[in-house]
Amino acid sequence: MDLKKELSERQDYINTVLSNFLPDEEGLQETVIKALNYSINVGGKRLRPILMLESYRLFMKKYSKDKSVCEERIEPFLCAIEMIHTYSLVHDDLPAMDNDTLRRGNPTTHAKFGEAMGVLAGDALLNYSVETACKAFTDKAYSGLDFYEDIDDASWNLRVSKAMKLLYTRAGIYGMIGGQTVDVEKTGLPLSKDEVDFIYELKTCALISVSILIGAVLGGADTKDLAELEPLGYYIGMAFQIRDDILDITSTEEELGKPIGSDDKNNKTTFASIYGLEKSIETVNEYTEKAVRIASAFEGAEFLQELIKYLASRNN
Ligand code: GRG
Repeated sequence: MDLKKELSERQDYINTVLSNFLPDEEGLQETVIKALNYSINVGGKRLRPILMLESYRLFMKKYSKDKSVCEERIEPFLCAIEMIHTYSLVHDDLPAMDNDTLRRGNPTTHAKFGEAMGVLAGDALLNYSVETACKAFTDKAYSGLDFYEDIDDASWNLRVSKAMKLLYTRAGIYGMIGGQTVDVEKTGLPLSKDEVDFIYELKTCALISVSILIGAVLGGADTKDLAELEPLGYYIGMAFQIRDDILDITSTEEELGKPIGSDDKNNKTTFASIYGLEKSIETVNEYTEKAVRIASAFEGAEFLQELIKYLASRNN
């Protein structure tokens, strides 16, 4: 398989979908809309929506009688996850947090639009993610017909409700925001392995994991399927974050698109600072193998397996 080509096709698709859902830059509030659109359009690997799409495809293949996979209906969620992820980066770069001026190879949102707009653009992205995800609901009362041929409206809308609940729980205080809180409070302090695990599991794994779960739920997965998928998100997320720690030490600003040595500058205790590079690389490989093994249980999951392997050696 030509992973580069497969990946780039999916990135192009996600970028087109995003451009269809992003707000028009108009009205007296246009500055915040420009800042919001800038932060999304300035780059990004689109990893989370790509994982969501793949998981949706796998479960549609497994459960749908209608083999023509309707992907349009999950587009609102592909956008919502990228909006939440981008808001977290915009806020993480603010002077009150990491105070970084370079992200995705370009000036950070607050560096370009000012601090107040950086705060507002992050807020707006989070709110707009809800507005966008809600577009996945169908309205039989309005059309008089079931919207999709393979599933009645009530069943589809139940899947959408489940996906909403998962998304906003994992992005919140019991997920990403919770992890970031502990990360901020513990900056400069020594951390135990359990504390590092806690921070990584919430700050990084939560969004990666929920991307896979949402794709599954929308594709018809049941509770048992979801429980089986939890470790997949965990291993991909942990490997991804530890690789991020490694790159912060070994990469260059040009390659990474953001400053290197940021963890050291901000006095952050990371997996890599506790265990060193060699053990970090070993752990990334170990978690990657575990994730690939789980993915290999799915029929047609070659792309997912190749993607997981690629992430272990990614350079940006
Ligand atoms: C401010 C509420 C709040 C949360 C911030 C996610 C996060 C918490 C901060 C961002 C910085 C960081 C180290 C996040 C961990 C996850 C991570 C490595 C994000 C970078 O994700 P990529 O590489 O970014 O997928 P692109 O730019 O490719 O989308």
